[in-house]
Order: sequence, then C-alpha cells, then structure tokens
Amino acid sequence: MSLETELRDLAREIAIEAGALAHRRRREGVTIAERKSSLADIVTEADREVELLVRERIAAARPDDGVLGEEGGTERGSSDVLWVVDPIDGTVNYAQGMPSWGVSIAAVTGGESLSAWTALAGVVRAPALGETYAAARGEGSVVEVDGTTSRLAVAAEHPAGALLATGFGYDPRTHAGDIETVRRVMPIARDVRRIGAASVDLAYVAAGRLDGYFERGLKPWDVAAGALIVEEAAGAVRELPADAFGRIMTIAGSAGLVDEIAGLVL
Ligand code: LIP
Repeated sequence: MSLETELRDLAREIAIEAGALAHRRRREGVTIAERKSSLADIVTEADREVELLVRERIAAARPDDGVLGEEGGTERGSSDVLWVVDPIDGTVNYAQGMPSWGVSIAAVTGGESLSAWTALAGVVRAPALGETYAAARGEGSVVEVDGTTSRLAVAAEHPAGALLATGFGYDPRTHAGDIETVRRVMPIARDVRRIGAASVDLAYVAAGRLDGYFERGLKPWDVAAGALIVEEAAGAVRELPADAFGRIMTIAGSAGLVDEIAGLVL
C-alpha cells in the first residue's frame, strides 16, 4: 500500500469517528465556547473536543507527524507529514442546526499553505449529509454514501451557465467587496449558492454538483482536504494574490472554468 493510500485510510477512519462525536454533541445541544474575529465567528465546545480527539488519534497512529488544527494551532513533528485539520468546518451551520458541515482532515508535506504544500491525502466527512469524500494523491477521489463508493469527476460543461458557490467572511468590512465580486461573476453563472462550509463546497465541485466555487479569505484547514479532492477529480484549484484585507482568493472547478472566474474577479 502506498503512503498516500495509507494516510487516506487513516484520515477516513479518524474523520468518521470525529464526525460521529460532533454529530452526537450536536444532538445534545451546542455551546458557544468563544467568539473569534467577530461576533459571527464562533467556536463551539464541540470544535475543541473533536479536534482533541483527532489529534489523539493521529498521535497514536503516527507519533512523528505534525498537526495544524483550526483550534489548537501547529504542533511540529519530526516526519515530513503535516496533518491539517478543521474539526468542524461550517461551524455556523452546525450551531444553527443546518446539515452542511464537515470534519476536514488532510495530510500534506512541504509547507503550511495551499501554495506551498503537496497534499498527499484528504477526507471530508459530512455526518449530517451521510457522505464521506476521500482522495489520495494519484489515486482519484471518491464519495461513500450508504456503503456505496463512487468515483468523482468535476463537471466538464455547463451549457445553462455555471452553478457556482461562494462565501463571505466574518469581517463586515469585506462584504461590499465580496458582493461586487459576485456581481462580476454573475454573467457566467446559472445561479449562486452559499452553502456555508468551504470543505463541502469543494467536495461538491469534485462531485460535479457545483460547477465552480470561489471565496476570499479561506484558511489552510478550510481547503486542505477539499482542494486535493477537487484535483483528484480532474479539477483545478487556484489561488490569486491577497486583496487589501490580506485575503487570498481561492477558485475551484474545471481548469477552463477556473480561468474564466479568475479573469472576472481580478
Ligand atoms: C468557515 C467556512 C465558510 C467560510 C468562512 C469560514 P469554519 O469555516 O467553511 O464557508 O465562508 O469564512 O472559513 O469557521 O466554519 O470552520
């Protein structure tokens, strides 16, 4: 078994266990532990508990690896492998009782950002949707639903216009600019979705449910697993230079659509 496949299988096992814990905590009721960059930017007790579980499982299986997690920061390891973890991506959906949230776990090497690392494996587990998306570098992407595993491929054509998704960060100062970006992209869109979890947006692009996705200001843990899942589904993910607020633009879709969106948002 290759290292990539081994890491994917481990990420899958951990993401399913972590997702079950998050799902159970959701049913018991959500407690907001902290507000981060703004009132809208929340951390639940479950985010912290789930990240601890993921860190424990990684440490038990691969004690030499490093971990970069949304809630706990970076713990460096002695191996070349870094795990990039969002325990609950789509926290606001989770807190509000909406199903589009996921546990996102990736194993990367060579850096701590999408432009610097090579992703080896990635898994997005969306417990409330009953779906597990997984990829290993060079092995393609799959989704598992109700025990059935299917290969993923991004949508190649969108004759009715591209079904796109985007997101708006938590900083109210950036909203006007993000709405202007949507206005610019609208001429090629069939419609636009705001799903609320970047990892799920990326998984949907890989599955061809969405044609494309663009958002400014994503963090490494939002994109690590999902970007590999898109690339291994024959799609492309590109980053554009940061705006005045320091937010990098991430664009995903077929290579042609990524070019089109990049030309519009600049
Ligand atoms: C969130 C994303 C959401 C994006 C937010 C944030 P969190 O992650 O997935 O779609 O718009 O900026 O990054 O905070 O729920 O893990």
